[in-house]
Amino acid sequence: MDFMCVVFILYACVIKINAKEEKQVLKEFILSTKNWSQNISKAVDGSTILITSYRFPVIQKNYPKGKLIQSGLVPVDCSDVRKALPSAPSGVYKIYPAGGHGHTAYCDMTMDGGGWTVFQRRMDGSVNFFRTWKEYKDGFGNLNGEHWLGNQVLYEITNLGWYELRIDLEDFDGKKRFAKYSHFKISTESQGYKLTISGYTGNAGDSMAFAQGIKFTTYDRDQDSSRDNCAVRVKGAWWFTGCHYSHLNGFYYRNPTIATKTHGIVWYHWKGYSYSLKRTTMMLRKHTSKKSK
Ligand SMILES: [Ca+2]
Repeated sequence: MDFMCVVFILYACVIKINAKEEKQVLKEFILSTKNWSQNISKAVDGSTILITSYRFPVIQKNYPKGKLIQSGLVPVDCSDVRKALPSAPSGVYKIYPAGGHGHTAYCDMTMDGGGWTVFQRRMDGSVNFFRTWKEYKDGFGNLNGEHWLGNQVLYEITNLGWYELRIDLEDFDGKKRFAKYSHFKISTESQGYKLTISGYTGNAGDSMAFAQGIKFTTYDRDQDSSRDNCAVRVKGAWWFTGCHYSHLNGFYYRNPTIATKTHGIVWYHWKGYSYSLKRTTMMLRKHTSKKSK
């Protein structure tokens, strides 16, 4: 008699599987993939879940006959979701970069090949970005609108391998620019959610290079090199030195030309310090190559 195991895609083997018997089952799944099926369903909280189901024909000695196994293989990010189901549309999905109950995140499945995990978006000024360390750690806002996904989940994802960053910018005249970085990583909280960033390409100019190796600063945790606190000074939170060439978590101005210099949503190498952008998106994606160059 068969029983259904709700598991996820086999290449998400970075998930922490602690129990010895679960490792054994994981191996069995990888050896027999012919009975996999995939579908999209809605979770009770409204997020989209991609479920890969496997009809398991062998009774494992550690699992009683007919038991539903819900541990196992899950997507660590949106590139995993896309790899498992290339037709998956953009939207909010469950991801499990550190196992456990996972996180919800917005996946952009159309821009530049898709598979992007969005971690920052500004679009209408509906969400306040002048927030505490704890709020930036845990994330805030609306995943379908303005939000910050959370520094902890950024650490969890980027710690799993080699990630690239894409930043899309739009001004109030509808003009768009972008910046891509081939290497993007966030450290642990105890290391200050330090930014590792390099490998710029794009047409927006490189306004993030200054922040390489810099810790994150909020108004209640000053880790910048300024005498005062840059987050307090410009009403946001970022990887500040003393203070910045970019700050996409700045105050949202609906009229970009009245922005106080450096206080708006700034990308210096495109618009200078006195223009505040209309839309921004920051998102990350796992490189297809496993090894970092
Ligand atoms: Ca300081």
